Amino acid sequence: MKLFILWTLFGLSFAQHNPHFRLGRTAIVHLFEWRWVDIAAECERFLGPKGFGGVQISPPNEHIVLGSPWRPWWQRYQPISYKLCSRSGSEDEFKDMITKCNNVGVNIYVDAVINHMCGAAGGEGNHSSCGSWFNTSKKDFPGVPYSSWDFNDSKCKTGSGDIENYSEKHQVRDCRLVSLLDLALQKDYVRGKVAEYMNKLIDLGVAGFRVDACKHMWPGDLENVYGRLHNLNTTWFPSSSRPFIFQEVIDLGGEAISSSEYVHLGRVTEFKYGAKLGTVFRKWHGEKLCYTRNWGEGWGFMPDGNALVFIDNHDNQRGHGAGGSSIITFWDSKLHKMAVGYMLAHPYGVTRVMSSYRWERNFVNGKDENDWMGPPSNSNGSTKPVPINPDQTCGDGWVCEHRWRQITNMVIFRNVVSGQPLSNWWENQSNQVAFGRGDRGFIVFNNDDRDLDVTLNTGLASGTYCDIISGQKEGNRCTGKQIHVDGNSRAHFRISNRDEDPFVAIHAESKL
Ligand code: QV4
Ligand code: CA
Repeated sequence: MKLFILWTLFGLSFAQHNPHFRLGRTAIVHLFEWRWVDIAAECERFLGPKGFGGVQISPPNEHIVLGSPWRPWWQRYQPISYKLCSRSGSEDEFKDMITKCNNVGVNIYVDAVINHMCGAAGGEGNHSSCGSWFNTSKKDFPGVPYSSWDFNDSKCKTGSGDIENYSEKHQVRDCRLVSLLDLALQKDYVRGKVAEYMNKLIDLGVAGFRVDACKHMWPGDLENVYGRLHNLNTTWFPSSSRPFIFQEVIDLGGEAISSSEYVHLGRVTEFKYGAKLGTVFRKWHGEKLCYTRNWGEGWGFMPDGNALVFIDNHDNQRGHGAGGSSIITFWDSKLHKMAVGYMLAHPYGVTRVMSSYRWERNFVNGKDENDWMGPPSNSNGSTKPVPINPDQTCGDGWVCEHRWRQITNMVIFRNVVSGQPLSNWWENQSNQVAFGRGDRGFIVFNNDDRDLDVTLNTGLASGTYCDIISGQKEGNRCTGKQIHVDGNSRAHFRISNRDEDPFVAIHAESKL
């Protein structure tokens, strides 16, 4: 009986940590600023067949529309209402995307912006993505509706009304983040409106949420909102499935609020992961890849079952948020492929791959003056479609890291080795390391300035395997390097530091 009670308590409180991936899938891709019609097509033609577990989408709710043609990407983090028309498309297109993605086993996770509405200087009018009228000086958002009663200003004690000091908990949660009108989430009415929005999405078939700016909301308020959420739609998910919740809290240490305040409510973004792994692959501050022998909790990260991990995100790839300098993005493609490969091979956390668009960077005194630039757009400000080139890469400025062969194949690797422990660790006491995942997969990295030439115990069954980094298995042939594993599980690896991608990965399903 005692055990049963423990089990139910544990089951309830940790239910929102489960991403509800289908068919042994294990990775999320953030299709930043993609249109719903393009995501629907991508689920059917690529993400489903390649085994991706889910997509994090940009905020689907009505947002402010800024300028003509300015339209920064971050306008979508300034809600006007919870109507489902946005820069990514209409409600009908949204519904169609959810159905199509779910039908091919790919989950949709919504970026939920519930801490605030638009900036205080947003003005009056209907410059909004569904045309809802609003007035920021009156704090009037009839599209929800919210009125001045529904905001926190009276609780905020700073002179400016904005957050001025991150070492004071109360102002971080009750004042305005960069002037964004801060919702009074302690009010039953506000909680109800937010939950109504999220429940509409759940009923349409989303699998969960990336909850924006959680550091700026009280855990008790979030607990109340999450408690009001429906179970997932049983057309696609087992009955009693709770929505997957992963909360954005940037905790690099040294602030009043830490990620540990949120881990009982759902997973939390582990920002130390990409910042540290960036430092390691860049070999800054004397870091070496061999020091990652105890990667994960051993590096001071949150417990495995609570973490959502990624190499870069839409903020820190362009200098927004915090801790960006070591972050490895698609701009450093060789290092990016290795770091993403490392993340996907390693058992720690639920993994998210970034999929970006290119913009024209313009550094002035170390700051990118173009960090605001929105997605590839037409002259009227509408977002361009994502065209697929004959070689399967994307055109028109869409980077599509998730389609880079090395990254796609590592997503498959993660599925194949799922549930297997880290095993057969090897290192050269510098920047060459290798590790396996039980008897299902093995990966070798050479981030030194010299060649790697070594025979290692892989844990795999004997046979010839196709390296999924330099190529892949196609039918019965291999377009990349071949690795021969002998009867004792040993294999010889040679990786030049001048290779286009100085790492090799093999797994049970890349066996020829
Ligand atoms: C500016 C000034 C204010 C001033 C105001 C006057 O900074 O001091 O009072 O003008 O009007 C944009 C502008 C910002 C502007 C603000 C309000 O960049 O300069 O304020 O709008 O008009 C994204 C962008 C922000 C953007 C915001 C809203 O990154 O630049 O602000 O959207 O459009 C912290 C948080 C963390 C957050 C991170 C960026 O703890 O939660 O900062 N990350 C998430 C999202 C992020 C998003 C938000 C939160 C806000 O990942 O993309 O911010 O929803 O670390
Ligand atoms: Ca707040």
